[in-house]
Amino acid sequence: MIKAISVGLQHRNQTREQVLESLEELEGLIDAIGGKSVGYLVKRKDFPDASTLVGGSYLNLIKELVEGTGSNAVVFDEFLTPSQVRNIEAILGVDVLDRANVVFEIFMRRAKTQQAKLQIELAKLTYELPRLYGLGARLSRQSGKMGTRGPGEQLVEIKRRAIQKRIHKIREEIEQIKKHHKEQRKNRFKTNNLKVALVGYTNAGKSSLMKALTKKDVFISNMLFATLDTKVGTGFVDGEKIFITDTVGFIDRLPPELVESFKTTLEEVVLADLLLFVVDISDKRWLHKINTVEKILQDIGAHEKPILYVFNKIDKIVNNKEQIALFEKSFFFEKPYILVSSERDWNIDALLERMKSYYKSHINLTYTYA
Ligand SMILES: Nc1nc2c(ncn2[C@@H]2O[C@H](COP(=O)(O)OP(=O)(O)OP(=O)(O)O)[C@@H](O)[C@H]2O)c(=O)[nH]1
Ligand SMILES: [Mg+2]
Repeated sequence: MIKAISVGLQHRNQTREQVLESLEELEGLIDAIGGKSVGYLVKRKDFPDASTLVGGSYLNLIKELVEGTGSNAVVFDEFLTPSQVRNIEAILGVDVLDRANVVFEIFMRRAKTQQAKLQIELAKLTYELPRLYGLGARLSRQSGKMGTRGPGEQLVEIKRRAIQKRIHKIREEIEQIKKHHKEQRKNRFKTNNLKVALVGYTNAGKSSLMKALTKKDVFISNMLFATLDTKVGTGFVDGEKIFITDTVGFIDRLPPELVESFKTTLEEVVLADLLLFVVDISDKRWLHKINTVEKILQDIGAHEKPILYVFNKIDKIVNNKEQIALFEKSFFFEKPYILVSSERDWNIDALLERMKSYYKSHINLTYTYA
């Protein structure tokens, strides 16, 4: 089991509070891979050190803590370069992980469908490929001669080719699955039905909202990245069928390779007529999380869709449904939104009613441009 010390870096223009909040989230991520974070450290550094990130003397301090607590890993809340990982490992003598490694690990464990498994493997291999080079140089140095290609480099070359081959194969397989999905989607597209996609930060309550809207059971859990696969359900507004898609949650500093490889899954988002942007209103970082999700929507080219912000978990803020209106008097949000509780079924009907107006304008649009 991983018993880790987490290390955060306080960059310029960042408050200590922000770093601690991110470390708290990292603790949740470590927990999700069955590990334990025994404590965290924050290092203030305006200019991160190219070779060791935090600097040699600080690493000695970490080393003391590792030994004192009997930890077997140190997790950095950053993306490390391959040489940083090597240098830090050499000093600390325990495994060194970065935020990307932890996120990949969670995704690998949670993936159930063939498509999700392939997408994660692809992301992981793409992340690892450029990181192989340093390794070869190190292996060769151990064997001596300058100027010639050492055995280490040859080994890495073989490994690199194997990875490239595998990447190629995965891409082909994903392409196949994609074709199959396209067929399925075609049937949905034949109709005029409104297509809605749920998006949001992990743990915001997307699957819970899906359940409330479709009255069907879906997997809900208080763990990060409970949902990894896109699921389409159907709901009804005035007897009209609507398609609702639940998607993978987003998180701060998601490795770009992961976003890239999940684009196939997220295609449902790009093709939706309306996005329900689910936000956990009881989370003190909700505004920050909205920004994170909006950036990723931009990455996948879905930021210009009609968006309705659904502030969920309002039951954690007010005691009953009637108090929502009172709360709203001091709630300022300039974009279209609604406050709901998926768990208590508060305002879900009102949300369906709101979707109706989108439905009407959607029909008009389809009509106009058909
Ligand atoms: N109090 C309260 N808890 C809620 C509500 N909606 C969801 N939750 C809880 O929030 C946690 C996350 O819910 P999910 O629906 O799995 O969240 P998600 O956005 O699908 O999460 P990922 O799939 O991990 O991205 C669960 O423990 C839910 O029980 C709500 O309206 N009120
Ligand atoms: Mg979910």
